[in-house]
Amino acid sequence: MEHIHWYPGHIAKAEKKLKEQINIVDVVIEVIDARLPQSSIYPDIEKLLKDKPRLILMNKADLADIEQTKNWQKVIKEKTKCPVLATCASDNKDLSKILNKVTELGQPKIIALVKKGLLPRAVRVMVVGMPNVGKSSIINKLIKKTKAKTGAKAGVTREQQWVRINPKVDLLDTPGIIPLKQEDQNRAYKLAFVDSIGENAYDVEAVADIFIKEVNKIYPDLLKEYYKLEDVEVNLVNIALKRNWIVSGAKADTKRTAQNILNDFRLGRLGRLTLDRYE
Ligand SMILES: Nc1nc2c(ncn2[C@@H]2O[C@H](COP(=O)(O)OP(=O)(O)OP(=O)(O)O)[C@@H](O)[C@H]2O)c(=O)[nH]1
Ligand SMILES: [Mg+2]
Repeated sequence: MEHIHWYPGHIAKAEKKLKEQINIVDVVIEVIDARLPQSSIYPDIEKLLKDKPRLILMNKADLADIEQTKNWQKVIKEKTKCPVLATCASDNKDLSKILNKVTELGQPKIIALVKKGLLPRAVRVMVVGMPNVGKSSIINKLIKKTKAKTGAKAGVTREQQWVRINPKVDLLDTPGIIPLKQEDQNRAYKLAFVDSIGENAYDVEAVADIFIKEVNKIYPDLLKEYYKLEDVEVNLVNIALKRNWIVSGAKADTKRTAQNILNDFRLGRLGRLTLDRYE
């Protein structure tokens, strides 16, 4: 089995950058993928945050199993002691909830400033998360409401901009990208399912094979029915033959099939699936 590879040099650099960004904010919004509430959360984030408050967004909730999302929301909240909201980037209904939570989480910091004799100011917040979880979509959603750029503040690198969301909240317009560094291959495969890992880091057929096994475990008849496999085993070859994805004569095009299956999942065509299970 081919392993998924990381690049340690990049990881050190990415972590350093993330640390610097976190240093200048009061509150961090961590975006995770609701389909993988366990695998897409950053295991080391508490070390980076120290005691900085965090709001967790289970984004892409529109693609996840509703019941599982509710359960995970509770579990993550208890485990992390952080507020947890389920969100969908294209839906603005959760916007005020996000902003209320951020304001509330940042309040102790502002009160502390005032106690020191400083003027009260807006809560400074940034969005962090693994690749492709929806960080930019969340930032755009937050910004769209006002679009008033406040310009760079002292002590902040030039390439980063603060955007005033409302009188109480300033958002850093650049997300913090959480580097993937876990040695745990199971987790890496799951992150590959949701396109959180660059395709050149893994073998698409191996990932699709594992995807099929995982889905069969959790939703036993789903793939069989979706690909209309009736009496044959659910695997790449049988799906390829059924769909007529063939190369050179009568050979199953398993690579194309693997890509198509993952694509069907990523686009929500297989339905609302959560692939980390809360038992
Ligand atoms: N269905 C659904 N799609 C979403 C949601 N949020 C984001 N997306 C889609 O997911 C893809 C990635 O979203 P981005 O906002 O670019 O994610 P990102 O975390 O900024 O990604 P990187 O910058 O690559 O790390 C895009 O195609 C979005 O349209 C959501 O809540 N639901
Ligand atoms: Mg982005």
